[in-house]
Amino acid sequence: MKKYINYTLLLSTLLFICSCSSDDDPIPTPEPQTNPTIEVTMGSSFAVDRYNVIKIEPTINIANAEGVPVSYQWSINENGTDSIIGKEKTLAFISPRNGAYTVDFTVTCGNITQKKATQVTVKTNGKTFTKQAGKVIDYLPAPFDLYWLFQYIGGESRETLLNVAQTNLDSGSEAIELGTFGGYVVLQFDHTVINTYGKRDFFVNCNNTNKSPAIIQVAYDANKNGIADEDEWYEIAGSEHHKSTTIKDYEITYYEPDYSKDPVPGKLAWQVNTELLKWSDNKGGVGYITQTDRTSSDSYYPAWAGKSFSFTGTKLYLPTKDVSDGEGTKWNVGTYDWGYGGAKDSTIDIDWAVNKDGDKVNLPGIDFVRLYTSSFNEIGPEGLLTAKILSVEDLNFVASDKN
Ligand SMILES: [Ca+2]
Ligand SMILES: [Ca+2]
Repeated sequence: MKKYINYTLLLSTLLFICSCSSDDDPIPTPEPQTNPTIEVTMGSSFAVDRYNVIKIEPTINIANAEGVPVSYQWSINENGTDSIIGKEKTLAFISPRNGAYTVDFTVTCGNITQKKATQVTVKTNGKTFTKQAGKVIDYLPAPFDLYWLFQYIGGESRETLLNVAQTNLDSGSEAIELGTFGGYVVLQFDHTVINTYGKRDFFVNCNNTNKSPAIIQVAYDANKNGIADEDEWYEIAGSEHHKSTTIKDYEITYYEPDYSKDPVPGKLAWQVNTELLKWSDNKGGVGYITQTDRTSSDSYYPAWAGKSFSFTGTKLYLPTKDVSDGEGTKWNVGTYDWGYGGAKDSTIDIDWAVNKDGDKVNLPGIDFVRLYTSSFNEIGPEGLLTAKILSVEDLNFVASDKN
């Protein structure tokens, strides 16, 4: 008990001392307010060929502005009007025209701004470019009812399939058929299609008859090796990208038909063989593609592919509706609003590109486009819906240099 009293006394004394001493503390004087300062350093001049990228990386020192948001703006003055060309800290400058450009950079932090300018000389390199992606780099259609045709027009092997696609692309009128889900083509531009700030950049022209829209992937040849490397590809996140019906990392495998097996006709007259071509996917799905009476051959599958071949990608839901009272002879086929080849609007902004985690990426432009069929749909006797690519065009193309 005595011990307890002693402690209590000690505590009271301490409290007393503490309360006394607080009365004697000097009133703290506030630190003098210092305005934020911004210091920008960057090269005074740069030179680059037209349709080539030069990176402008300023050094920025901001003091006395902890927690104050910072924004950046790059602009050029064209014909008396300021055009914004970037809003990131670093600018990837690229121009379709030769000439001398004054590039203005503004850093804003709270109420403080700092401006700096640099000169970029864009040199003519004597090269002529074309508006459309003119070179087929890779082509692999998924099954569809015209696969049998390929053996007559140069596509007897996996390698010679490229000739089929290149011939169709060169014709300007024949579509490149991608088959059902996953079938793809890779095209290359002869110049970097510029990601023009605040504008759509390229257009995917598709044949819209009984089609499935195509998902678009883009690649900027960042390491300048002339190749679309695996880590340079990004997907355009169109109108369906975040929908609950969209399946990411979908994989489907198509199996070689067993031609010795008797056809299994369906109940409807056009269903010649309801078990023509087996498929399975990585979601536990399995089924058959039906051979219809609209095709003169049962070869929906490439002979050179062996026992099976697979495709991966993002699978989209494409609404289709039988409007022939269950006869399956007349169908309404839906589409997507924007961001796909063959959508209602197929003009694309490179700013819509996202990485595998769905995060937006900042590309100065693109050199390659990969298009693949987004859905897996059959519409009665018409069979499988496929994506049909006619061309991919640079929307802001400048054919020749300034005079
Ligand atoms: Ca753009
Ligand atoms: Ca590359």
